[in-house]
Amino acid sequence: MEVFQLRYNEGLFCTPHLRQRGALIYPVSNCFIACDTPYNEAEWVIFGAPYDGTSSYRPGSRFAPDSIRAASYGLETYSPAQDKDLEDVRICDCGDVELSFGDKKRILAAIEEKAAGFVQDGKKVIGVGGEHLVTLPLFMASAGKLENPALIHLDAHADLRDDYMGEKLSHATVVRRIADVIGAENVFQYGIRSGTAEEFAYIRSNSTMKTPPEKLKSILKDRPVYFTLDLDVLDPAFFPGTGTPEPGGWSFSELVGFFQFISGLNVVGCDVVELSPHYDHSGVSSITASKVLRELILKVF
Ligand SMILES: [Mn+2]
Repeated sequence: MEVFQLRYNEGLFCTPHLRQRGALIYPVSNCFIACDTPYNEAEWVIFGAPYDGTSSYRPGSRFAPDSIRAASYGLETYSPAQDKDLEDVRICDCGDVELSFGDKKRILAAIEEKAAGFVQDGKKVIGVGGEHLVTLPLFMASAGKLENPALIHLDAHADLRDDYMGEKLSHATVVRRIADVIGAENVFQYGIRSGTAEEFAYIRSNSTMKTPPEKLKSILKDRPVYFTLDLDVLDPAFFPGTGTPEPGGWSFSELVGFFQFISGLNVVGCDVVELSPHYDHSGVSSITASKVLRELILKVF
């Protein structure tokens, strides 16, 4: 694949002919802080999937990837909690996938194709939503073809509806769709505090919330693990900028504390979804999302 790193200003006029050649183009002046390793040398890539087409309550998560990038410049690249630095991580921010408007299946296919291209190049992918439905194509690209994958899911919401008002593909059904592929026994959920009676019956009958996190390492061993983080697992007091806020949630420290349980697992891909920056005029939700992403990158690397 041809790879071009362009500054935003110089990219605007010269990218169409490069795109026609099938080149990979990504900006380097507005990337997540310190995630500017040249593509060919990167082990991980970040890319944004700015889609919020099935948001049922408050849309706006399409604005999250750039808001997270902008907020990252208020952070240090060094994490005192982990004694690690983003400068030492071979990771490349590849910008956002270009999406058409309206046709959900085409959009999901575009996200999967983009992620699959990175996977084919030997990269691991961190997707930045967007709403939670983007997890389905990201999961399929990173883990769908691997043997015996597992899903670790942090969220306020179960996302286990079989359909949402007749829609099989929705932010409210995304984990159910993945469970259809890998089996509910391979889904491990934490932080869930909202859902229908049917969803909680499904949780009970499939024990998706039964595994203590400290047992994940011994249960999953070296199996491929995909980790999806819906930021609304955080309490709205800490994280009001989201589409479907749900009181009674985790603190920032509880969330990043959980990352110790995915450290050492064979994480083949992950995503961070559901920041909706414009519902938080203080901007703290974007800053929180940025810091969560920094801690996650440093933990999985
Ligand atoms: Mn949620």
